[in-house]
Amino acid sequence: MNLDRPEFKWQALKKMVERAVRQSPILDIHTHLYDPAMGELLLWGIDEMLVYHYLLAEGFRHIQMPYENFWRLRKEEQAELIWKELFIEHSPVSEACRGVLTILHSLGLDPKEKDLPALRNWFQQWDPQAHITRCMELAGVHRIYMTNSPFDAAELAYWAKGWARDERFAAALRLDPLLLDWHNTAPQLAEQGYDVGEGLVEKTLQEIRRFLNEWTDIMEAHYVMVSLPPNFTYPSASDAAAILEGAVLPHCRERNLPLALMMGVERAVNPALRLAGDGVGRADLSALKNLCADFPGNRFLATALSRENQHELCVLARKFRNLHIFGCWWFTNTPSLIDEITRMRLELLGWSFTAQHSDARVLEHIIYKWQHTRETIAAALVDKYVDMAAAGWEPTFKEVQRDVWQLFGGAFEEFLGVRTVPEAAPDPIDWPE
Ligand code: FIX
Ligand code: ZN
Repeated sequence: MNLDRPEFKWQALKKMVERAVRQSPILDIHTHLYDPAMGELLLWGIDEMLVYHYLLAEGFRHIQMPYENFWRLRKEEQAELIWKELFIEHSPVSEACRGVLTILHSLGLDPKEKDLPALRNWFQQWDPQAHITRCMELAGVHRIYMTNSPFDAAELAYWAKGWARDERFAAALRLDPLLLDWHNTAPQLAEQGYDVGEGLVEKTLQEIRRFLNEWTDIMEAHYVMVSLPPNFTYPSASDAAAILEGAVLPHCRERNLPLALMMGVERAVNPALRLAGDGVGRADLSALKNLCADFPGNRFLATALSRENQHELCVLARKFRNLHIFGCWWFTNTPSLIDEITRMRLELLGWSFTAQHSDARVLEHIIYKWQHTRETIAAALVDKYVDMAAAGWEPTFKEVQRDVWQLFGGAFEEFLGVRTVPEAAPDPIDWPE
């Protein structure tokens, strides 16, 4: 391909694509952030950023103290240790460390001052509402999907009270304990007033459905979700399979909700690291294939944690239109893997996938996760449009905007059968003729 020929305006094309990616609104379809009315559950500020479990795992590459001693420290002391190891004694090169730099820089702070107390003071001046607006604007995020667990005591207290919902935060009903640990979860359902025994007989399955219905209503959940270990199989004689068939899938069909499967997480590989101690394994995607094939009336969202699963996942999505793949999850949320995975998805699926979710646990994360993702995805898209242009296809700006929006929320909304953006975008979107 000769990109130097005069009629080939590839520089203009590059600028146009980069602009569309920079300006596109985003639906962040999976995070661990909360509606501000849920108080202390919404984490923000420099200390929370520094004790993020991504950074803890990296900090412990250097910290020599026994794990138990570290966990006994106050949060501020833990943050100081991480700061010292990852930002003072070493250059912050990892993706999660660079993320902190991007956040500080975007907020107008100077990371090279290396002044943790000054950073703390700066964050303390914010009230959560104003800070949320600022972070969402900087990230270009239109809507944040939470992860909401009816098994989490801290959350339950808020749901019991109820509040006027912040429209920017949408709920997703998280079901890991129900599907993966029925033995210990049955008593919790019983405590909430559901007539369940441990045996998964018809009556119990009906009560689980009642539980799902009621929590879907309370939370106003937009989808149902679960993370699955690498050894999850379907069909099988497991409790998980029985609850899926007898309760979760019928519930999703009845309420027209997709079920999101996050596949390939091996929990507590090193329990001493707590939240930072989870690992990855190659998932058996034939389980997903069987679910998509056996339940054409259900819709599945899916992401895989292992790099080795990515190609097979794309091919599955080509086969099943009730499957929508999303995100570069956790250990794949690094520029080199986002680049590889996004290019593969574009080449195999066109625009019918959701390129990324942030998985933010701390509010400010949305700034770096989306800024970094936009950079990587823009570079991949420039190459793709240049390839199309070299074959004589030159898109308009509107077409590029339309395409980019597909990757950042449009395809997801199409899959859900709803539409909130761009019509409902908070600020008018610059759609030049
Ligand atoms: O299961 C999940 O939703 C994971 O994303 C989390 O458990 C994980 O700790 C995380 O924060 C990954 O980014
Ligand atoms: Zn998550």
